[in-house]
Amino acid sequence: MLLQATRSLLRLRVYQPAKLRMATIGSRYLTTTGVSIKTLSPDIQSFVEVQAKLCKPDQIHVCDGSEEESKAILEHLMKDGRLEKLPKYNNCYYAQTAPADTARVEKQTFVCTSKKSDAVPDTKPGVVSTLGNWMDPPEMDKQLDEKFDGCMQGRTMYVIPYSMGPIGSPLSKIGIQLTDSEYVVASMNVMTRIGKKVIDTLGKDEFVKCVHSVGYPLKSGEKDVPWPCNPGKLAVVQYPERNEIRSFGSGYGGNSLLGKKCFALRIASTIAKREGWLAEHMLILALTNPEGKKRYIAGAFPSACGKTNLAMLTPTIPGWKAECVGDDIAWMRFDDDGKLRAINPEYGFFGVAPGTNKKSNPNAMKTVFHNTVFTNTAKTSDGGVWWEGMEACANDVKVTTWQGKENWQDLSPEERRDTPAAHPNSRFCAPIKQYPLLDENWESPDGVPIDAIFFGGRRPDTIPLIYESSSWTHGVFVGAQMKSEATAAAADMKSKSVLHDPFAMRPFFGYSFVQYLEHWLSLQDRPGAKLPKIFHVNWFRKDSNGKFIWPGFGENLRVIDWALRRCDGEDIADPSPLGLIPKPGTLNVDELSGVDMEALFKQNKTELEEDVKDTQMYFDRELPGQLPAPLQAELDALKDRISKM
Ligand code: SAT
Ligand code: MN
Repeated sequence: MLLQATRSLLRLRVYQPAKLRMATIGSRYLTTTGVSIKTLSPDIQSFVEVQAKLCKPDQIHVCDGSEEESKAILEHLMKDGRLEKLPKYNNCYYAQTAPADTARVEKQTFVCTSKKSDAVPDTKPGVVSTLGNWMDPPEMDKQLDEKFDGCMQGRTMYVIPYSMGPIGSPLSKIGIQLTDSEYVVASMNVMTRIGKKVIDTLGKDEFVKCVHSVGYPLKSGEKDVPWPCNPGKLAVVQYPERNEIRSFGSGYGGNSLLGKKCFALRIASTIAKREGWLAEHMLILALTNPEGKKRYIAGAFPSACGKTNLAMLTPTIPGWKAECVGDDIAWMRFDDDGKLRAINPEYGFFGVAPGTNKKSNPNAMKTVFHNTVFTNTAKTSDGGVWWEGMEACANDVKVTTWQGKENWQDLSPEERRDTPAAHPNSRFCAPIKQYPLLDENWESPDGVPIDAIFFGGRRPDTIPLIYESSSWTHGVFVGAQMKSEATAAAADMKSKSVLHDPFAMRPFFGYSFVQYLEHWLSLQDRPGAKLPKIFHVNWFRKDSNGKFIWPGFGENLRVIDWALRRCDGEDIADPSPLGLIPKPGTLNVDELSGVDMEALFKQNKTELEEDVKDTQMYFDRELPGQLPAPLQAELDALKDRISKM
């Protein structure tokens, strides 16, 4: 395995034996390949050295981000049997994780700060917070130092310099991720901007230190397993006070691609609070109406609630144009005019595959069949992939499930329903550049101006298709009381019940929710701030037969159109207990038949009473006595409006 690794790296020009270098790490000599460690800043060198001393890899490779390097990594993964080429497509690959390593693990995700209340709110006695897990940094360090000791034996430690956001933009930030997983290197290469050019801009800038290990060292001569991981010892740990992330035991998704949730949300939200901006779990989308007026919106929806589909929307109203800037994360700062401007810190899409098809998301289907890694989808005998919701395969095509079971297509319909071919959290990892309708400003270093923010979740009942908040404070309240049905994006949140997910950030807060709310409220005190309008949407309301009432997908533009007309100041809204809703006839449903608008907008007193009672109980349990007073006042006002229904 090690020989193989060295051989595939050696094949490249930059890795000729003559160019192999040795670095002294403690008392050991290590082979290093790629960019010379000596060209890194002293800070990075000492970070790498300290970690290498602890993790004890067999060699170190500093990534230069070149085409050749990326090819060599993919070759290496194929040699190890960890990636399989998909001949049906252009430069696409297939990966299958271990069954115990298929999603983020929230219970083992920690934020470590010196004061507990900086990481999670004080809960009611006896209540375990659902807003994050805290541990004292020295205690966590002790545990992690034990886990990481020798964890990279028999493996290569890769050093990945990466930029979140366009390289050199004043809105961007830099991270250095150390990892012993080639799959992670290949994925980070898609999801972030990596390599030499990042190092060149580093200068004195501080960087976020990220250390990742699959937690599966190999003794000399020991054969590797197909998907090394260590779920029993898994820990995903953020240290916001020292801009550091340590992740152990998983090789998949947000647990291991540390630029994504760990950095761009948990660490960045903390930096953002310190510096007066926002790092949010939001898509960014440009919409141009038939008159040619272009506006940008941001939207926060929990994982696997259609954020990628909305970011890739295909308009159904003639004359509209929708262009994507980002599908998962937005970093937003005020410009000199007081306008919030957003960048997408990522460079790729890590989208949920099941449910994606030519009808639900034609643009994703145009994006993902070249230069993409598919993980835990099903595989087909014609060299492609398949997932639930994708168009049916040809009759003679055989389907192998994500767990490697063959001939899934021959199972009975009931069996197929009970054992899906693709894992529900199976994903495509594709370069954003391939998206056919990218907004012209998608990479603008200044970001794009945001006019409206949408909050939403999966709510089968109670909540109407759209309502508008009546003020910034009301909007913050709307974000704070967000709820949604649990999805497969988290391994330990299985139930189908409706859970609180404030701002779609519950798994991603890098600092206490109480301080987060205060920070959001404080934005309106900024002199000259021109804040976006805030709306709440629900595409997922169901009728008494359990069927979705609203067609969703491209038709969601009709709802956004109404919201944008509100941003233009049109008199098309009526008050309602929850907030402002469309005056009858003002939401464009031309050519759309069979939608029960009354059912979509119904606000039922008993349901709403239950809902606010639940919200009050949630705040009392999770942050007793700490809910900022303006938000308690919003909740009281809502209770009052409902009581008068
Ligand atoms: O695994 S990830 O955290 O990257 C995906 C998600 O939950 O949105
Ligand atoms: Mn997400």
